[in-house]
Amino acid sequence: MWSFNVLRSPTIFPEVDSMTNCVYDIIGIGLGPFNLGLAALLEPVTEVKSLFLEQKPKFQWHPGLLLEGTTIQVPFLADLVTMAEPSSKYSFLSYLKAKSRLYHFYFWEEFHIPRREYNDYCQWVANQLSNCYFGQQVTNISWDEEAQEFLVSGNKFTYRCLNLALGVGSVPYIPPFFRNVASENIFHSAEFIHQKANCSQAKSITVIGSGQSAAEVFYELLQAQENCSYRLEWHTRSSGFFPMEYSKLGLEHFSPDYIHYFYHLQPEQRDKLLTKQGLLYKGISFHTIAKIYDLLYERSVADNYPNVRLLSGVEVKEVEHTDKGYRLTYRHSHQDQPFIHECDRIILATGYHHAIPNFIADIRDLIQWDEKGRYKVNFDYHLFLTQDIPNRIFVQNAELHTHGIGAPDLGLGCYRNSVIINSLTGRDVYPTQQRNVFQQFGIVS
Ligand SMILES: Cc1cc2nc3c(=O)[nH]c(=O)nc-3n(C[C@@H](O)[C@@H](O)[C@H](O)COP(=O)(O)OP(=O)(O)OC[C@H]3O[C@@H](n4cnc5c(N)ncnc54)[C@H](O)[C@@H]3O)c2cc1C
Repeated sequence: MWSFNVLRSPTIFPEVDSMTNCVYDIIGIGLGPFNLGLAALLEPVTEVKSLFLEQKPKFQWHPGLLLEGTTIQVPFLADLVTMAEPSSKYSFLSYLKAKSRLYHFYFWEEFHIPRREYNDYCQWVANQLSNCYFGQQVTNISWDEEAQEFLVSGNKFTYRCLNLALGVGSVPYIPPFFRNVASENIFHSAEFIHQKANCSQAKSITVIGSGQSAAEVFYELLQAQENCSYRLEWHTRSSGFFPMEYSKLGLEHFSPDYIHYFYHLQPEQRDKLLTKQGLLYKGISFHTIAKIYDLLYERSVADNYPNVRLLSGVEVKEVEHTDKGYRLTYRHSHQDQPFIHECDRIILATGYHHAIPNFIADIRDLIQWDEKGRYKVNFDYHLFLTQDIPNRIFVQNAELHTHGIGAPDLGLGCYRNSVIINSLTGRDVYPTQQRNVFQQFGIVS
């Protein structure tokens, strides 16, 4: 299946000294965990000349939410390389060894490492890779028809390559009616750490959303409330503050096997299924719910009911800026009643969405789009193109609609990168296994 080699043979590879004249086999845009993993796994594959460009000055993983006490929600084995190559020098265990923390980790006996440690680990890897460049924002990609190469440009550079790996992640989602309101005290949870001091001055804070970020922000503000005087409200339009699925058989949905099953369903079936799978990846961890509940319980001892309110089933319909802050009009979905709520800080923990990056405007016509304006993605993560050319545009974490809920999962990054590298080289550099779970998805394979 991976017989189509999209590298040029070394004999015709244009060997040039200057970086700007070199033709790379692949350029990755964005260095989040997925393209960073690709960069790390490509390093020993010497036949592939790769370059990765990131706009931030250094690797930073969701910096506004690197809160103390938060952990990644997948086992540490979901590092950048282990699930593809356990003996890689870029594994999390190698990082621990390099940092003299192996024994600490051994005695700690936890699988879910602190989010801050995951970030530090990724920085440790990024600092060792010679194919990763930071502070390089890509502003345009064009297609050189004659040379059959992509041109990847930023303010001060243009690089040429045969293939692309788009790893630009997702961007904070702001619901439409919040977009036109004076916003100095309305912000997305992605900014939370930078707004903590601002929150401590508030009279009334409202957190909107019921995913993991909402819960973490609420918990942090609840802890800090003791030393501040704000009222704290947590609102969601969902019908409750529900936990994310974390049973062993439920977790099997985050496997190559499920990707295979999901990909081969009819597109309408895939869309339908996705609408029902929110709690497999969007809810709150049991652990965070327990921490919140325990703190509420503790704070409410001796008739001291905390100055908080948790409301579910309420959807914001309107937002108005007032001289005291904000007036929100909601509707309760089950009681079908409107109600007004006022506060002076609003934190939108309203999730993230994948946006098609502006820098591909010049190659839009080269790409096939589905009827909903989404990428049409091959099983091996390259986009269907409108021209019959060997060059490929791979996508990372932009294929939820074709490959399913595992797309943003850190535990499947190595699998996707193995498939991409095998496809790029035309050989099984990182072999993938057919059978990885106990259950069978579907009746035909
Ligand atoms: C707070 C939070 C916690 C999460 N925790 C987990 C978890 O515990 N477990 C799990 O499985 N998943 C988790 N996820 C989901 C997971 O998909 C993301 O954490 C992961 O960061 C996605 O990686 P990525 O490489 O796709 O994109 P990102 O990490 O978003 O990185 C994309 C990068 O592209 C760069 N970029 C964008 N445009 C350009 C450009 N024009 N030029 C150059 N660079 C550009 C950006 O600056 C960014 O650094 C979490 C998500 C969030 C928001």
